[in-house]
Amino acid sequence: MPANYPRLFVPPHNRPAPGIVHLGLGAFYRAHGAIYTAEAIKASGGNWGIIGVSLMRPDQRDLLAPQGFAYTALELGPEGKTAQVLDVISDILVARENPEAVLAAMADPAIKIVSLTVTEKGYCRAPATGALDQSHPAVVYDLANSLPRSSVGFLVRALQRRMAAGLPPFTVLCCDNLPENGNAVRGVVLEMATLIDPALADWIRQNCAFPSTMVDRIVPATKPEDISDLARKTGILDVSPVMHEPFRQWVIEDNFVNNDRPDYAAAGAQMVSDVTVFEHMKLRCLNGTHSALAYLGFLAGHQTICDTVTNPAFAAYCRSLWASEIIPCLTPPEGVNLSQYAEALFVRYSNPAIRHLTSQIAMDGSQKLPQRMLETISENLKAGRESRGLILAVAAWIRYVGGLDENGHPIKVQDPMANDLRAFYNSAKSPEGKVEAFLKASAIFPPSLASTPAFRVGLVDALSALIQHGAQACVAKIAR
Ligand code: CS2
Repeated sequence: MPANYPRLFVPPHNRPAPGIVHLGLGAFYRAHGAIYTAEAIKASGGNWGIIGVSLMRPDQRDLLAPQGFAYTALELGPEGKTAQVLDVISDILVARENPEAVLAAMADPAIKIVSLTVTEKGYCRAPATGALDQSHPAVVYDLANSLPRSSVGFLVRALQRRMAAGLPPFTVLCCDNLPENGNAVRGVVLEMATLIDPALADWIRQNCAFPSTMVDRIVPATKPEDISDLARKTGILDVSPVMHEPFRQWVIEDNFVNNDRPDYAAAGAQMVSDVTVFEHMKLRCLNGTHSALAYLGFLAGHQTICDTVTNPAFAAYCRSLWASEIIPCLTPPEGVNLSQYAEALFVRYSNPAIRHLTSQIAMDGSQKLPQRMLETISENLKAGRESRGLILAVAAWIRYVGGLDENGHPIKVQDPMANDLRAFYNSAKSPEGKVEAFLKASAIFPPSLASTPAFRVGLVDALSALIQHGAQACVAKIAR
């Protein structure tokens, strides 16, 4: 850590009073939603300061508190870097340390929005069906205790307090990469509320709003050298900056309790009545190919997405996924040309300033696969279209979570189901046996897909080829 620079500090007075509690204060939100919020306040005013909540660890609070909760967002363009300091966060709470403080903040009548970036696994749902996982330890805990642990528990218990106090609910604004993400959160919140108190579930159903959103910005994890580079560039030490690409997009269903929200449109967000077509486009075109490139690229020895798509076989493979397998399933949002959208993604992937690790995107595949790839594969199968490229990517995920790379070195697999996944892989020697074991995981593979012979056979062939010939050769074969 460079010690010779003065520490970034912005005094917290003069900030707008908080109107938002944000659960899951990771780099993505700080480089996306927080920037939109700061710009909306600048354009149109309003008490929309943000109280950030880290659910588990105190690290972010401990890093940012001495900076007055200010931080630098560094835009990494292909031609240069631009830094801006954000001071829209007024406090950071750590839920595990003090759940009461988090609930009290969420129940405060000044708070109009509770937004979330808790990642796919943070909603404690079965990825294939979207149902609340009632056996999840945090859910079991939250059903028995009024001071919760899960993000769903915090939403439900805070809404319970607001109902008891005769207050209106807050709007729940999900900013995670889930399809129809507002409905997805609404579903798990209502399930938990029903188990706690059916009258609470009714009140939420009638009064609360869960707009869906499509969020987009590539935000690679900040590395120690990014911190020292930034200090050298600005002459000031920020120990928790965020790095992001120039591009950003936020499409928001305009459905807020009492219509109370920052003027996000003034910051460039698209306020629409239905987000579905945007979400499908982004989740399947961007996140779908991101995951495919992450597993296959990692196995082929590439560290970043940029390195992966610089390889001509991978570039052709990625383009063929869009053209032959993904775009044919999509309805374009009005005014959007999907081929141009995909080509713009390719340019974003190729930005050499963004060192987005394949291992970072490969995390939590069990939670990501259904919406990123399996739905597209199912639709292609139904329509009689090929899905060879996506099926190869699913096979690469199977190989990856098996825990050894192509040189036999161990992979640090990060996934809530990591132990189960390794056990499936090791349960049989043959690719047939391995695939058989994976397809039984109905939390990931819907039975209708798992039982489709073309999918099963395609997966076995792809996994055999990966084991025999390696990722590079398999990708080159599809790209041909
Ligand atoms: C990535 C996303 O880590 C991942 O799984 O696919 O974080 C991706 O960078 C963002 O969704 C881009 O908007």
